[in-house]
Amino acid sequence: MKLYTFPMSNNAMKVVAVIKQLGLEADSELVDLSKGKQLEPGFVKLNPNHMIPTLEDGDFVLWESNAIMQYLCSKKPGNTLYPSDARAQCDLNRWMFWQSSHLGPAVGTIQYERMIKGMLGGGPADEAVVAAALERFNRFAKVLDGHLAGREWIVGDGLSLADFSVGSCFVYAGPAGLAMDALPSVERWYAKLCALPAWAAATTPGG
Ligand SMILES: N[C@@H](CCC(=O)N[C@@H](CS)C(=O)NCC(=O)O)C(=O)O
Repeated sequence: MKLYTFPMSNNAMKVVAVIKQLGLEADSELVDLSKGKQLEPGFVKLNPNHMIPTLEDGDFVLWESNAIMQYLCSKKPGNTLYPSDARAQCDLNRWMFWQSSHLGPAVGTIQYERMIKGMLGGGPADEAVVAAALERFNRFAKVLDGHLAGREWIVGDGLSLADFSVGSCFVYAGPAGLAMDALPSVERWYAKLCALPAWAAATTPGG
């Protein structure tokens, strides 16, 4: 398997964390987003959205980080990260869809405005855009905080893909200026995630 990736990307980190947690092997190929390498025709042929992460497994190409994470679990039948029971699986899918539809885009916008735009020479953050994204972040993060009160992990009693998926939104909480003080249960849960060797290694750029 080959994973097309970029070290700073939270979406790539969650995939790398699953590879490590499951003990899978995958080569990684850098697609340097800072140099626009994702726009090169060879890569666009693999992923017409020109985005990483993208996985290549023989003649099978898969994009969308959450789908890739689910596919990786199929390589280790019986793993506990992605249960096969219908209700448990749909409960988990719900959080992965929620991450990619709600929390992820809000966090992505804040990170872009406050961290990435300047690095790419795009000028200062647009404060109106940041304010709108923060409003969405606060709304959805509050839902997560309420859900995690009294729970160890997002779904059921154990670590699952939901934790890796949603956890990716908090990797840059500090530099992006996310108000974590208002989210005590999220802070407690995220600290547990960070204590996992697979997560710690995957969220260290280049790790
Ligand atoms: N929904 C996608 C989002 C992927 C994504 O946003 N990738 C960014 C890096 S984090 C990217 O490759 N951007 C390059 C571009 O848009 O040209 C996923 O979960 O895989």
